[in-house]
Amino acid sequence: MKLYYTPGASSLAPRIIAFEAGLEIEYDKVDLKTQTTALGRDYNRINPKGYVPALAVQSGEVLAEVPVILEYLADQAPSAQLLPTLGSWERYRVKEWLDFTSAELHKGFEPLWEAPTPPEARQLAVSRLQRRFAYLDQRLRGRPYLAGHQFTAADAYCFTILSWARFHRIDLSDYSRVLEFMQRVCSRQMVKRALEAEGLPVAAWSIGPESDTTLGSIGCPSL
Ligand SMILES: N[C@@H](CCC(=O)N[C@@H](CS)C(=O)NCC(=O)O)C(=O)O
Repeated sequence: MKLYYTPGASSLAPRIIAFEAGLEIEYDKVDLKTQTTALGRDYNRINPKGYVPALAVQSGEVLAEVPVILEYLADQAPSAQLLPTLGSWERYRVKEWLDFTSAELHKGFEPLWEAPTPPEARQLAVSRLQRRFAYLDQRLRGRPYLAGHQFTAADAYCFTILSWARFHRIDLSDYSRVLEFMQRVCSRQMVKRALEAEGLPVAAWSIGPESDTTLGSIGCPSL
């Protein structure tokens, strides 16, 4: 298998899950602007959608869309328990978190990455995200991870997207459980390894947005 990624982008979530699952996969870095990969491939021919992540599997097929890639990777190593058993109620709950992260958080950040977005639209996007953060904060009461005590693929995804708040200088200090969640996920050995593998400063993820905001290169690259 090969994961096509861009450092700090949503492709970090599948890398975390691959590491947590102990999967030996290859990685190829994508330059989103030129649509070429570090290994010299034309990325548009790999994933005509033009965005990361994409996962090339053994058969030569390519999977796109973060929630599905995460599900596929987690299912390659069921003993790692990164997703509940297929058909169980708990599985649907984790999938609800995956979809929430995709549609509400990941896409919620999108206007902030686009330079021409006017200030009023940016403010609207931030207000909308803040309502989602408040919901998350409430749901994290008394539970270390989104689905309870077990770390799942949804936590890797949510953590990755939430890390962009700092880049956009969105203050998370009103959401103490969200910040604790970030710390908790970041303290996992495989998460640290994943950040290091992408050349990302671990400290930037483990502390809140009130800290050093000069790390302009972290987070999702420009869309
Ligand atoms: N729906 C896609 C969204 C992926 C996405 O937004 N990727 C961003 C990086 S975080 C990207 O590559 N953007 C470049 C583009 O849209 O051209 C998924 O779930 O994989």
